[in-house]
Amino acid sequence: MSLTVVANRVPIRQSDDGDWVPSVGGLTTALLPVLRQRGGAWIGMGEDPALPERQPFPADDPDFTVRRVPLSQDELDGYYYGMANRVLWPVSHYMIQHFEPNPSFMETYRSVNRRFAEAVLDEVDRSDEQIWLQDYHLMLAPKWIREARPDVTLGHFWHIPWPAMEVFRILPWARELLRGMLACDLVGVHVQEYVDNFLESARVLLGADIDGQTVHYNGHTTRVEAHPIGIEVDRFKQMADSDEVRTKAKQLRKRLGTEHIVIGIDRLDYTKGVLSRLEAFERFLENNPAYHGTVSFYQIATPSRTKVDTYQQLKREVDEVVGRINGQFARDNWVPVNYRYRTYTQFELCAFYRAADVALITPLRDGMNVVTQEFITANQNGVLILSELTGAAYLLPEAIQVNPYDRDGLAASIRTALEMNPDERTTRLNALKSTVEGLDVQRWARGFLDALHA
Ligand code: GDG
Repeated sequence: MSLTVVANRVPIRQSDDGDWVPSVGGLTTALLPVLRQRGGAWIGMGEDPALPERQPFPADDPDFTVRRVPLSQDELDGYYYGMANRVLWPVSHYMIQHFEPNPSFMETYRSVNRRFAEAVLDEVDRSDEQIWLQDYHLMLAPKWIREARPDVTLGHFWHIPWPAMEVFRILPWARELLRGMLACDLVGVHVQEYVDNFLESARVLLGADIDGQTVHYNGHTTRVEAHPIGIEVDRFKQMADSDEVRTKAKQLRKRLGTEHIVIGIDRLDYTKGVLSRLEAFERFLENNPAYHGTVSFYQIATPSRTKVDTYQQLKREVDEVVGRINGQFARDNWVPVNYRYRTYTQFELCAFYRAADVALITPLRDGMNVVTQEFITANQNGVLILSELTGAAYLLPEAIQVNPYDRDGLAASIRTALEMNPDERTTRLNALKSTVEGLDVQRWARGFLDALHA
C-alpha cells in the first residue's frame, strides 16, 4: 500500500554539490524509510524555488515523488506567518495574548489548504492509498480530500497541544477547523490530555457523538489516539559517544571553567519559557551567593519565525535580561549566563547535552518537547528539570518537575538539582533513558501507520 505524506515542509534539501539529499529532522528520518519501501509521495510547500514541482527521489533510482506546492509571498504571509504562527500556534499553547484573529489569514489558509488537497488528489490514484497529514498547518485539507475520495484512508498527526475546549473555542473558525479534522479516520496527538480535549471540542462545539475515543459526526467516524513521538535514539547515542562529541564536551567544560554547567536549548519562541527561565536563574543567584562563580548557565536560542513581530520583541527582551544578569553578577573570571542566538549542528548540540550537569527545559506549554529526549539520551549523569506543562512531563515522572511560572520554585529546583546525590541522579536518569528508548521515532511512525491501517 503506497503512502502520501503531506506536511508544511518537504523532506529534502539541495546539498552544496547540487544533489537533493534528505533534510535533518525526526519526521524526515522516521518517514523516508517507509516511503522508500512503499512508494508514494511527500507533498510540502517547498520554499526552495530550485526544487522542481515534482522531484523523483532518490534521483538516480526513485522510490517516491517529492511534490512542491509553490506559494506566493501573499499566500505564505496569510497561511504560514498569519494563520499558523499568529492564530493556531498561540491559541493551542494557551497564549492568547499573542493571538491575532485576522479574517484574511483564515481566507488564505482555506485557499492554501485547498491547493494542498488538490496536489494530494493529483498524486493519489489507487484506492488502497494511505494519506498522512502533519500538523496544524493542514486542518482543512482532509475535508476536501475526503469529499473527492471517500475511499482513501486519512490520518492526521497534531504535534502541538490540543487545548482545552474552552480555549479552542476562542478561535472564530473553531467549528469549521474541527470539521476539517473530522474528515480523517485517525487523529493522533502526543498524550491523553490532548485526546480528551479534542473529544470534548467535538462533543460541545459540533454536538458529535463520542463513543470511547471515537467521534461519530456527519456519517463519518474518527478515532483519536495518543501516539507520543520519540527521537532517533540510536543515532543520538552514537553521536553522543563519538570522539568528536566527547572532545567538544571536554573543551566546553574547560572553557567555562565552572564546577557546574546548566543548559537550555530551544527555538527562540515565547512558548519555550526562555525569559522566565532566565529570571529564575537570576533568582537562584540572588538567593544563593555561595554558588557565585561555580555555575555557568549556557542558553542556546535558535532563531525562529524571525519575521513575526512578537518573536523580534522576545529577542530584545532576552538580550536585555541576559545583559542585566551578567551586568549584576559577572566577575572578572566568571560570566553567569552564556547566551548564543544561533543555529548549531546536531553534533554540537550533543556536546552541550553531554557536558551539562543540569538541563533546564521549562516551556510555558509544549506539545511534547523532544530536546528533553535528546538530553536524556546523550547525557551520562545529569539532572533534568522539566516543566509540568509539556507533553513530555506525562511520560517522564523521574524528572524534577516544575511549574515554569513559579519563579521561586524553579530557582529552588536548580539548587536541588545541583545538590542531588550521585545515586539518585543515576537512578532517575536510567529510568528516563529506558522510557525514551521505548519512544523511538521509527516506532512512533510504525505505530501510527499500523493504527491507521487497523
Ligand atoms: C513541535 C512541537 C514537539 C533546536 N535548535 C537547534 C536544533 N534544534 C532541534 C532540537 C529538537 C528540535 O529542534 C526542537 O524540537 P521541540 O520538540 O523542542 O520543538 P518544536 O520545534 O516546537 O516542535 C513539540 C515536536 O513538534 C515533535 O512533535 O515535540 O512540542 O512544538 O530536535 O534538537 N537542531 C539543530 N541546530 C539547532 O541549533 N541542528
